[in-house]
Amino acid sequence: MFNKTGKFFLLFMSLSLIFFIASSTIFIASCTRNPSVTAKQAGKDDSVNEIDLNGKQLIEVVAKSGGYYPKSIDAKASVPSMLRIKSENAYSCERAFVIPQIRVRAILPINGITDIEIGTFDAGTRLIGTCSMGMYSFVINFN
Ligand SMILES: [Cu+2]
Repeated sequence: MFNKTGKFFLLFMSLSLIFFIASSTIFIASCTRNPSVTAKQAGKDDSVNEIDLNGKQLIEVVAKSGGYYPKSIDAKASVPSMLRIKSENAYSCERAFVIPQIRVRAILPINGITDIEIGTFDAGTRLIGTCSMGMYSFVINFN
């Protein structure tokens, strides 16, 4: 029924179709597993920390299922700082929050704000906030 070229074309088309279905299935699976992570990781951190009237620096991070965002925050050194964690549908272990270097421990709400006075740091300090299991983390770089 088909000539040689026809058979080859048919084989090529079926292989392409199988490949297409397989790759889109993998893509869809990887997206649905953790939509917030893929969406956020694309953008680079552009957060600018506010210095409020009392001279305190406000460092904001969002806690949601899948981790803390942004993953990397630049902050000013030698300024008293407050870490404000905004929980947004945080249903996972990101609620068990720790900063081991300064012995901070907090159970975050599912939704809401948690303010933590973290103190003043020297330039070059890297402060790491993480879930208590160490799965999710973010870093504050003081400069
Ligand atoms: Cu965890």
